[in-house]
Amino acid sequence: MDHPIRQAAHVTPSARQLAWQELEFTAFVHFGVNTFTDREWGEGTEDPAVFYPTGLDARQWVSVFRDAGMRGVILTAKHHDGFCLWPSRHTDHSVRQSPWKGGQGDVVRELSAACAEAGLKLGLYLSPWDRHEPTYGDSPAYNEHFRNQLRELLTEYGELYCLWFDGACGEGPNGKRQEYDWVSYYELIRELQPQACISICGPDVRWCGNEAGHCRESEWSVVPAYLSCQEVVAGKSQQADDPAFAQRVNTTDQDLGSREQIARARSLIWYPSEVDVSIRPGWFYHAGEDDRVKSLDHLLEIYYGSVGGNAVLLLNVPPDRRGLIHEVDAARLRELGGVLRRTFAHDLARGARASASEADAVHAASCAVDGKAETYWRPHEGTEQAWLELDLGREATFGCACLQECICEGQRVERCALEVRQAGRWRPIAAATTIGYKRLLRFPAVTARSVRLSILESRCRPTIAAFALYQSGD
Ligand code: FUL
Repeated sequence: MDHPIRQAAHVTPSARQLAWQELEFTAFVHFGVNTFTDREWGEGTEDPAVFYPTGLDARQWVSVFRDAGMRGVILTAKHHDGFCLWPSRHTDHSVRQSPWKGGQGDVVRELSAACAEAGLKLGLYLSPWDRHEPTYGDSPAYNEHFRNQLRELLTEYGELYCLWFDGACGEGPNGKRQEYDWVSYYELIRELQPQACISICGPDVRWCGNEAGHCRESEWSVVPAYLSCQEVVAGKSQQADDPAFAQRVNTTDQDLGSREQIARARSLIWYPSEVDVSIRPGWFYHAGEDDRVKSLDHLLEIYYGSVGGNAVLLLNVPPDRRGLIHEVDAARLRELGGVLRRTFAHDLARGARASASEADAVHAASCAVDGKAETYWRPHEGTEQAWLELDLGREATFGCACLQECICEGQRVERCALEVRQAGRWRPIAAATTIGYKRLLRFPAVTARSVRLSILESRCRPTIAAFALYQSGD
């Protein structure tokens, strides 16, 4: 059998995982009865009449998200309270029973239309835990109910990029115990929307392990699994109540993908990390938190650590009781988008004269600075240490670097360093462990003409699709 590290180096993302990763920065929208009851978890007994946004405008949400630089939106179509933001035919607990728009409203439809218009992808959160639905706890009946709701969402709202299943379940030991038939949910999604990622309690995207907005220093997308993706989708195991089945890896462990973990693995999967965090303390809107919207610096730190740490950032921005993104959040997000656009507008390394310790026949050093994601530099097979040097043509000042591996070939870099040449000597300016899809490095601005990226440890050989430099990462 192939050496496990070699195997790990050749695990690659599916087309749906790649498309998801390329979204980079996405919005989470928690909206529902909790918005009107000022709670985080509803009981399931709320009167649908409480849901009454006075000026809901999904276009306003999407315009704020787009200005922030987000490329997708995930809406809580149903949270744990069971209230559906679309007029589901399978429940009496939805917008249809609310006085909003005389019971004719459909938040999912409005958001889907706004996203299509603005070119953002739409994803949906559907809570498996349902505190309203009477069949909940009667496992086969609720599984059927859940699939019915899923089918509505999968067939009536256009293309979805993601179905997001939360693991929370607050029923105590005396509460109803529901055995989720995950395999049947996954099969339905694969059948009806094969391009959609199934996230968190699903095989395509894993939770980063915290809700604070950061990921690991080494965020590996290749991790050992209890079950392989193929096994899950082929329904090899029916142990739906086994948390390992739903989560597949212990997402809160600090070390998920090191050589030690790989050596012990039964099977390996591509299972990338998503960072979900709220712009406010709560997931739902609470007027009392209007002055606790995260600062620009905090949001930038989250952005650099997550998008720049081989994860997708899913930033929650909850609409208020009007059904609008509050002015404070909207202004903060537009400010954030402006800073990001300015920062990444001009790549000082683009087209630089590039040389490398070695390169194989078609993957020259210059491929790392040509601005094309599909071309990359790579040394010969088996070269685990290598360097890439850029001559910028003249002195330039920069305080931020962007490194990207060509993840279509796998995730390989384990440790790397950046140096600049000043007064004839190489001086270290930044170091990192893994790169993956994207690593953003911020450091005190330096002025230099020559820059060197050293790959100090890697699996088989590195592939570098991008090596970019920006003036500052402030
Ligand atoms: C948690 C849920 O219980 C929260 O209400 C929220 O939806 C968050 C994203 O996931 O587990």
